[in-house]
Amino acid sequence: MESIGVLMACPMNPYLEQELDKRFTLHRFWKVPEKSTFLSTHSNSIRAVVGNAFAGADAQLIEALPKLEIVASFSVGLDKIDLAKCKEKGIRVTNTPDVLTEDVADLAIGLILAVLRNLCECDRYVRSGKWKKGSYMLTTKFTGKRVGIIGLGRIGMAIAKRAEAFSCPISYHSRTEKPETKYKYYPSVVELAANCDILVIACSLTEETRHIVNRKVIDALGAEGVLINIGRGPHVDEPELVSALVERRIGGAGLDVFEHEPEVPEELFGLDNVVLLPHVGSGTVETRKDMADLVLGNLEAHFLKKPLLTPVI
Ligand code: 8YV
Repeated sequence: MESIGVLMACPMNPYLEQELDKRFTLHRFWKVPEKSTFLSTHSNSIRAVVGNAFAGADAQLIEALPKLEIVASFSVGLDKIDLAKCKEKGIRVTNTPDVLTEDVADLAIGLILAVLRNLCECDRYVRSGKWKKGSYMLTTKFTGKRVGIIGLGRIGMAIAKRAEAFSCPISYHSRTEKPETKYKYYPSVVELAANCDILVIACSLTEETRHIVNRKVIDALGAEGVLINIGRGPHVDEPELVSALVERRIGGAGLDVFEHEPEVPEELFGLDNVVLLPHVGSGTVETRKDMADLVLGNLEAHFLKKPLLTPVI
C-alpha cells in the first residue's frame, strides 16, 4: 500500500500521522505552501483524504482529486465533509463513532459541574490567595436539576445516563421521538429550553441544526438556565449567546466548541459564569489512539477490498 497517496488535511494526532506515514505515501496538506499546484501535481496518486473536525473534504478538494476513493475522518462529526458530493462521486466516507462517546459525555458532565459549582473560579480563588481573606461564595446544586438534551444519539444517551445518576429528570429534542426511551420528548427546542435548567447540545451539525440555539431558545432557557455545548460551535448563534451572558439573561455556559475556532469571543474572558474549553471532548490519550486505529483500520479495509469498519457512505 506504500504507493497509495493519502492526504492528511491538518495536524490531528502524532500516532496517526506516524502510522499513515509507515503504510502509505503521506502528504501533509497544512505544510504545502502552494495548494493548487500541489493538487494538480498529485491529483492522480491521492486516493484517500484523512480529515477531522477542523478540516475535511469540501467540494473543491473533492473535485481536485479525481482518483479519490475514500475520506476517513478522525472524528464522529461529518460537517467538514461534503457528503452529497462524495455520494455523487461514489467516494466512501468513514468516521470514528462509539470510541469517543464516553469521553465526550464525561466532559459534558464535567462542564455542568464546572459551571454550576464554579470550579475554575474556585481554583483561581485559592491560587490567588483570596481564600485567606474570606470563604468563597455559595454556588448552585447539580443533583436533581432538569437536564434537556438536544440530540439523543449515542453521545446524548451517554450524557442522559450519567445525568440520571445525579437524579436529574431528563428531557430531549431530536428530529423524531425515540419511543424506546423513557425521557420526555419536546418537538420544539424552545419548549425544551423552557422546561429545563441545563440545556446540552449533543446533536450533529447539519443545515437543520445550524443555530438551533438562537435568541428565542436562550430567552426560554432564562436567567437561571445553563447552556452546555459539546457539539459544534455553529449550533449556537454565538453573538446572541455572548450578549445574553454579558447581560446575565442566561445563567451560565460551559462551551467546548465555538463558531470560529480557535477564535473565542473575548467578551467571554471576563465572565465568571462561563467555562471555556479548547474543543477537547474526545481529547484523551486512550480515545485518540482508538480513533486513530479506526481511521487506519478503515483505510486498510478499503484498500484490501474488505468491509469498512465504520462506514458512513
Ligand atoms: C475531535 C470531534 O476534536 O469527533 C468529533 O466530531 O470533534 C473530535 O473528536 C477532532 O476531530 C480531533 O482532531
